[in-house]
Amino acid sequence: MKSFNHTLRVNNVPNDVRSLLYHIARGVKYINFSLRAGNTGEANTSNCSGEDQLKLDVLSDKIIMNELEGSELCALLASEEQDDLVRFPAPRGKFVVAYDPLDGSSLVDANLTIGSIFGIWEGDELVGKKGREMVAAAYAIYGPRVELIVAVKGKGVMVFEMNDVGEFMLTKKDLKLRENSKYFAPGNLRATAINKKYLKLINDYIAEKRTLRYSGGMVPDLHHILQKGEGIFTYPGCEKHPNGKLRLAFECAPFAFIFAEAGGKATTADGQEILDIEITEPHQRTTIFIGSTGEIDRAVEALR
Ligand code: P6P
Repeated sequence: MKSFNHTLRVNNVPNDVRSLLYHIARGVKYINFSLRAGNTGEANTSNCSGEDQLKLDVLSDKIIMNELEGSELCALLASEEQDDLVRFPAPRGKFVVAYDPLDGSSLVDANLTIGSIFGIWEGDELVGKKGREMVAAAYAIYGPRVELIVAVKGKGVMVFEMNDVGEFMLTKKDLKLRENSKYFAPGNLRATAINKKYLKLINDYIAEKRTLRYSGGMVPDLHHILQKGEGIFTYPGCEKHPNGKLRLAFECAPFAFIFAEAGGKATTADGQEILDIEITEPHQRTTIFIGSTGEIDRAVEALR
């Protein structure tokens, strides 16, 4: 199997993007270590989205922040765990990184799989950017095996698995999504209480004997779709979260970029391409339907 740096180099990933991804991979290795050894207790703090933080949330954020600062390649960082953006003084790097250092940490006490999500743009501002302008995106999944999935603009989706000495080795490349699917991952089912079109779509999936795969963790739920090559993840809005619960910059735009590189699609519940939504506020939320293209078009039509 090919090493992380070698694979990115032979795929002509620009040196500075490769170096930034290397720092992200190293941060993922340290987060994995802290997950297996760390204290899963509460930090007795909450983030600006009002979510209780675990000590692991705060530690994971520090690990990624240290790695990205140490790379000397970043002008601006946006973390889901921090209210404000972090700007580095000139001579600045040339990248903006938006990241969720530990997504799904509410699942840690149940020992379910969680992950980290990264979106990378060129420049020194996040506000005004769109997902389509990303140069790369990645996510890590801390399951029975630790995997780092990387998509670089125009170069497809690569899967790396961390070996027993902490190196990330290529295991799959050019992941592709088929048009339609037998899997569905129905998020925010509470919305079916008022959204009868969503209720009908879910009941239609059930009537078609589709297989439900939903853990409550965005990273494993979307990773399942990419690995199986088919599926749809739906997270519409509801009274409590009219614009949905998931964050555009830290979660939805990076995954939309990765899925687009795999030939899939990601839209809002009313059909707007996630990659075309301008970031106006770092913590803004969006509804999201993401997965096999044919499934997304059907789901958007069903809710129209
Ligand atoms: P629900 C985890 O808290 C998260 O932010 C995503 O990882 C996940 O897809 C979603 O929330 C789950 O939301 O409403 O099913 O708990």
